[in-house]
Amino acid sequence: MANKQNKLSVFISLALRHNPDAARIKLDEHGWANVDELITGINYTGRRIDMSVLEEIVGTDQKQRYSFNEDRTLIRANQGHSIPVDVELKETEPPIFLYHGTAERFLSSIEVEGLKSMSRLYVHLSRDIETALKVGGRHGEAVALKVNSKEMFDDGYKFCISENGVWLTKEVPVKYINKI
Ligand code: HQG
Repeated sequence: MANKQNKLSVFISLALRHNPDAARIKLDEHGWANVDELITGINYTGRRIDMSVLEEIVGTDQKQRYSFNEDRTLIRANQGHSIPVDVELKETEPPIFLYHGTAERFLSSIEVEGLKSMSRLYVHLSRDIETALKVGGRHGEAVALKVNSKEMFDDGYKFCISENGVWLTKEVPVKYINKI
């Protein structure tokens, strides 16, 4: 069951962050999809889901990736989008340092270009090194980079924190990045 739900969650992430057409849904400007349409769309692909399974996926997701609206008629991903939606992120002053996890093989490019958002809307940063290393490990041999986030903020760069605690910023120029 857990594995089935993981696969469903990966598909829901795809639909709510990158490719709504895959589940025959539309996202509004704030990233919300209609829950009934999502359930219908997922079942249409041959996967099996109902409201109680969806509620369990949303409630038990380890990274708290999704939110319902108050009456549970709408659902959205809290962050991680590649399509341009405004999930009403809270602009927040960051801590002195934040961390970014990447793979060893990307370092030479990052040393020249800084951190770019690549296919997503933002560069993803975390408060702790452990999370960064986990994120980086998805792409290869994990490396954590320390970002002078407070200095960036003082220089006018904006930071947001998502509903599920991921720090987001548009880019990180080279001068704010430290190898650790
Ligand atoms: C790298 C997961 C070369 C960047 C995680 C990363 C996260 C560069 C990769 C969330 C670069 C993009 C996001 C440059 C950045 N040259 N490579 N100039 N700048 N990169 O997947 O941060 O499970 O789009 O270091 O937990 O790995 O999906 O971003 O390695 O929070 O909920 O380009 O995805 O969350 O990869 O991961 P991604 P990410 P979920």
